[in-house]
Amino acid sequence: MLAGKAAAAPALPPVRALGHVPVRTLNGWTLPHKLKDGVKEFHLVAEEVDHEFAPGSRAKCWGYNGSTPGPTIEAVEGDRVRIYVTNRLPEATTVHWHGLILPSGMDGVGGVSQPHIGPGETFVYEFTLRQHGTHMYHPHADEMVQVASGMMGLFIIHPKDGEAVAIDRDYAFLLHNWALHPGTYRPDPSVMTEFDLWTFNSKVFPAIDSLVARTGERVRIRVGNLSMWNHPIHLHGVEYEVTGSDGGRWPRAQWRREVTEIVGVGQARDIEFTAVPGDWALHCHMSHHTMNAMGHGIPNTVGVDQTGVADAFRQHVPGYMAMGKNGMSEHQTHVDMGHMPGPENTLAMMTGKGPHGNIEMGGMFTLVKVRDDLAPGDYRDPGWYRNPPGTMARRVSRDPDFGKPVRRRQV
Ligand SMILES: [Cu+2]
Repeated sequence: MLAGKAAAAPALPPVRALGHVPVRTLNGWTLPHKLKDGVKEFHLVAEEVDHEFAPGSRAKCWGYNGSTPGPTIEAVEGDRVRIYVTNRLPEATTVHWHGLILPSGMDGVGGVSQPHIGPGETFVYEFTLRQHGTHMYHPHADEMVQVASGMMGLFIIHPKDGEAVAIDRDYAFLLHNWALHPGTYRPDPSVMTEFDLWTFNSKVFPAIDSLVARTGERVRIRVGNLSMWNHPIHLHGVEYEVTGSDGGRWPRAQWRREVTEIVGVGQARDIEFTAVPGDWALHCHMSHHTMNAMGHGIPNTVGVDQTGVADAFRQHVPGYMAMGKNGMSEHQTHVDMGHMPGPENTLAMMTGKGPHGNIEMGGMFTLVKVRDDLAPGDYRDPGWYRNPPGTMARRVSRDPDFGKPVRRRQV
């Protein structure tokens, strides 16, 4: 195993020269810019996008420059930026630069700080970046519809003096929820609590990229939340430090050790850790947020013998299957076997295959994959981790009466 930072450092000269590593947007991309008379020029296009949440689920969403979330804007504290915004939507929009310190007239609140950007129009924003940190952009016009349809992006500003503690891999994603009702193709913006899809950068597991690192590297994960729920983001395998937010990278004395950090609506949080080898789950800890579409308000079938009921149902609904007596995990098995096609354009509630069986997850779940032998800067998925001999949980008996465990007498 490598001994931390010293071993990983030699491979990073090009990015070290910039004072920061470029941010890596999960399943996303960074918007290119042109330098014009010392000003960084960007061009956002608000438009409808044909989006895939995971193979088997597509929707007409709204986003920027062909994607939801829109491309990440990345710059350095002190930069002057000029951002053109062209509106190709059927209704007016604006862009609010969430958390940025700027002149009031650049704040992007439709009707307050500026007139709306009408369909077909282009507006220009221009300001100097006076801070660093993990920031976001989103419309401040018909927000309920436009944000629910996927309009959001990351705005990452690196500190001008470089990082006090160097980062080797810098990942970022936005949390969101979608009411894409089974069998439909456009998110329903009127829904407030009962969502069908929970996403990292508008993707659900298993379509979310893995976060890859080499053993000993310093990894930062930036998480922003423009959804309708708070999300406790949990990482296995390490105690990470919460080191920053939309308020920039915090002074070291403010860093906190956690294993779960709630990222509230409208907030951003940065977590950092030194990578240790293995495949480590990174997920929201609201257990319904690691599922895909499911029925809400259905009767609880756990513990219910449905044998006779299923026969009766089958007379009216050919192919009806009773499920859930022993829990929900059989759901994935039946879907995988093709017994349950489900509504069109609708993902199974739980999915994903690992080296040891079904993962039974969906939604806000992915893996941090850390390997000793990765080349620095190599972001390719390395496949599944092989546990060293003697370091994996194993079966010792198939007898429920095995051993003499202490159990409470039930009265
Ligand atoms: Cu959540």
